[in-house]
Amino acid sequence: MTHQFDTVIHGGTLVTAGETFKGDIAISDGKIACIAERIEGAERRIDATGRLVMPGGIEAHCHIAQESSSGVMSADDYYTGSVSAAFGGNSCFVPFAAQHRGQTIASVIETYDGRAAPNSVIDYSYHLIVSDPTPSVLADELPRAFAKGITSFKVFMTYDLMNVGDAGLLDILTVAKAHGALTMVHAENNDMVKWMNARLSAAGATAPKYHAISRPELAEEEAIHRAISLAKLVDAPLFVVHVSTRGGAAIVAREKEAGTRIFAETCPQYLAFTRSDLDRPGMEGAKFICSPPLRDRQTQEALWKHVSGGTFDSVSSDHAPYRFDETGKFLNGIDAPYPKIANGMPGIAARLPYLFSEGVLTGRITLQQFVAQSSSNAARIFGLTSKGSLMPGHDADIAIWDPELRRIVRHEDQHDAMDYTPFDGMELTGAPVTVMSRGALVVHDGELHARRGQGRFVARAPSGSGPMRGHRAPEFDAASAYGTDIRP
Ligand code: DUC
Ligand code: ZN
Ligand code: ZN
Repeated sequence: MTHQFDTVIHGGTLVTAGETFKGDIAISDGKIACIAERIEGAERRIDATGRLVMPGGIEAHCHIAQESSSGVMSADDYYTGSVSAAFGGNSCFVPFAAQHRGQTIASVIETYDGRAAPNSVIDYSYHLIVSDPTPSVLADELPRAFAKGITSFKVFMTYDLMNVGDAGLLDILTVAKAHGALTMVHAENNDMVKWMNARLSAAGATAPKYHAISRPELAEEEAIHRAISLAKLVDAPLFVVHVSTRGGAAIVAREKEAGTRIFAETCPQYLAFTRSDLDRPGMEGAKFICSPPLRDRQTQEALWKHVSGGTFDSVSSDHAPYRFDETGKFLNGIDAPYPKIANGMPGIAARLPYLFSEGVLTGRITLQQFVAQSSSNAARIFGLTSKGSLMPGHDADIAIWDPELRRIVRHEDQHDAMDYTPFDGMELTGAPVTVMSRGALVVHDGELHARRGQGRFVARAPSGSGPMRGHRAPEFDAASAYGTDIRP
């Protein structure tokens, strides 16, 4: 007997960014076909009684098969990274494709296509990291990347080998705006960090715990304010990644309130850990080295308030996996000074279980906010127009959660290529039990069902960052004000 639908998920509670309701959901040809109170038949029926049926997570900040500027390759490739993402409730991810100086954008995309296409088990796209905004990159190469569906460009305000400077950031914001792309920014004041590093080094203060001091809160706050000012000058939208400070979050909140086209995320590590974790015995603190660094308890509380209050559009993992050995954290030796320890923490599988347990179940966020911050907002902001929703016609990218499943986080359950998880030993309640990508099972009841390479590149639409009011600086009305025209 042939059935009208390929799959029906029945008996569950459907949760979207807008509502929660009981219903069945039917899938055909990889798309959501319909939602109704009761749907009969189907080739495959999945019982979701007692479970939550939500849009699959979209991990919009992770580093997969990426070389850092100092040449360290992340531990996860597109296979292990995507498998780990799927076990963590994600059906799509958007890692970075990083341009290092001297590289053309076309060669960067070709390299990452070669890494992702044969390996990813979930759909993917890339944010392009731009470190070398030459005239050719600005005039031709970024527009060509945009035409391929890579509609977000990330820039750094720190790290000598990546920092594009204020003028470079203005150039990139201007090109992005012209095409409907979104600029993302790592905002830390480079000179403040270098100045602190020099002083700490002179004092012999090189243990992992000094990493936190070396990147002061003011370095982030100042750079967020500057980046937003630059974006406002040319009226371009801006996404501030991994906000870790009270002051930085307050600036974002104030600008949002004023209608500036600003988006922002924070990450579980800034909610779950503090800089005292950098002072764990021996070199254990190296596991917690990430930038911006971990802060203090008061900051955690303030950031949670901004998660609850809507300052952050998403909570992303910033999964930057470097093993606790000489291939990763200790590439420069087991007792390397903190600036030479690989910079980043893993967490792609822990992000959503952590946010569900510590966010939803504690009452800090609603289920609707959970869906928005884990999936729907990223889909809208980054132009993933067929994802992040349960609407008929959208991709059947679905995560089924058991909201009562209690688990102790263990590294072996992260399914990544790492040798530790910073969340080790944490007790969390609520976990994804089934993840589907375009209607195909990826993870079901603790088992991987996906075929290597089944994920597809998603060409993204222009950023969904409108239609908020813009802030074109009055100086751009120079034609009338000063008799010239320097329109961006
Ligand atoms: N920025 C990131 O986004 N991830 C890892 C390290 C960094 O500086
Ligand atoms: Zn960063
Ligand atoms: Zn990152």
